[in-house]
Amino acid sequence: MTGAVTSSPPPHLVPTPEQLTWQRDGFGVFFHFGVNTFAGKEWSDGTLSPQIFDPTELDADEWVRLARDMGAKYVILTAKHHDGFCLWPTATTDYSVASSPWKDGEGDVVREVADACETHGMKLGLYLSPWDRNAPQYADAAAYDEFYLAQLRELCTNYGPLYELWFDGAGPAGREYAWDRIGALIDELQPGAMVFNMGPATIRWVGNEDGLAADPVEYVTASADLNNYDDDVVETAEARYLPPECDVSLRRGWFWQPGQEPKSLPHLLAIHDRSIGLGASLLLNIPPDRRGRIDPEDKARALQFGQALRDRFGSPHESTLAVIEDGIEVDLGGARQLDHIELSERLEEGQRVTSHRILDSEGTVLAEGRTVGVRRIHRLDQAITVSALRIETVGEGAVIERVAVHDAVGAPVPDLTDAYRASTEEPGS
Ligand code: FUL
Repeated sequence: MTGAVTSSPPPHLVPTPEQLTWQRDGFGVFFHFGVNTFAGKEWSDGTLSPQIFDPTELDADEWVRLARDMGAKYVILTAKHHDGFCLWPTATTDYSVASSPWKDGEGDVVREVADACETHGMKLGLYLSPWDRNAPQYADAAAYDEFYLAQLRELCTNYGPLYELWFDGAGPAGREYAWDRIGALIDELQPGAMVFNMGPATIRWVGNEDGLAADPVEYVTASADLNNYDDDVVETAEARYLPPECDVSLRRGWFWQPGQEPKSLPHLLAIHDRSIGLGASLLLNIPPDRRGRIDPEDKARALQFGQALRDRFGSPHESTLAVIEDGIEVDLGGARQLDHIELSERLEEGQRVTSHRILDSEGTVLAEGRTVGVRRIHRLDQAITVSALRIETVGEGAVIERVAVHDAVGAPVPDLTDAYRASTEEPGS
């Protein structure tokens, strides 16, 4: 499909090739793992003993395989959470796996996850909390900047190509980090990595920890929420192309704790529809347990979710598109039964669609919404059989470049009403 793009927008309003690849990938799995896992805590203050870190059966291959089997394209590991405990044997502090009984202090969780990613063709991202409640240097900003840069250098040097660096905005309000130097280091060592939400960000946080975007999902913005705990926002001097990532945990907490359960399948499908289905990316946390394995209940639910996604979207029927006077004519090549319609707009010249409608050949509106972006999935209330559709879009230079339809019959289309649950509890320290 080609269409009239009337003006060339400046580079900061269009995606880089790396951003577009990241948006098309769309689905990642988060692994929160560390001393908190062994203490039943969400946050800890840097005083937990490294002696408690002792996974008996750590199997990073299982973690990454699960992510792959669910259809995710990348994983993000908490190399260091706010407590400061490092999952790799860093030279910067003793507060790391090197001081733990696990593998007699010879282990490296980051290495094991990186190796598993290589084996399974998955992309690796790392979370390195700027807030560090163990490092004595933290009180001295200049000293801490050096310490943090040294940690980032180790991670950016020793584990192959990184796909995403996750900079968590939680921590003392107003604390600044050495973002210019952090940006220069990433440019030097991992220029292709996506940068989450802070400093030289290329992607942004969606603004909640429930995994939910809302229509419109605008890729160009001048501000993003910083964290879940205060009203801080990160602002840029001018609007930039910063597509959102929706993070959410399979369980109530981010770290594995006894007594929690995975979210229900309808809830997960609702999250899918409100993130990936709205053109945002989804980062679903599946926290390894104290063995260093995936909790069997979590694993079963995650696989069920992956299967449900394949049942719904695994056999897309592509269509032929033709530009007509007031939109696009979609030829399905004969009568098709369908219950989901997926649209993608061309993004190379920036996001253009501000609203859209899908109609059948009688002119009945089947679905409508605002943005389309990298993908927009509409679920119909019931299956229909049609051979053609018409799409109307509003937005200068908008080009719908792909329309696929899905037939999930035989696979349950859950009732998504009431599936959302706001996470209201704050982590204890
Ligand atoms: C938050 C952190 O405080 C949570 O512990 C978790 O890591 C979440 C992904 O980000 O800001």
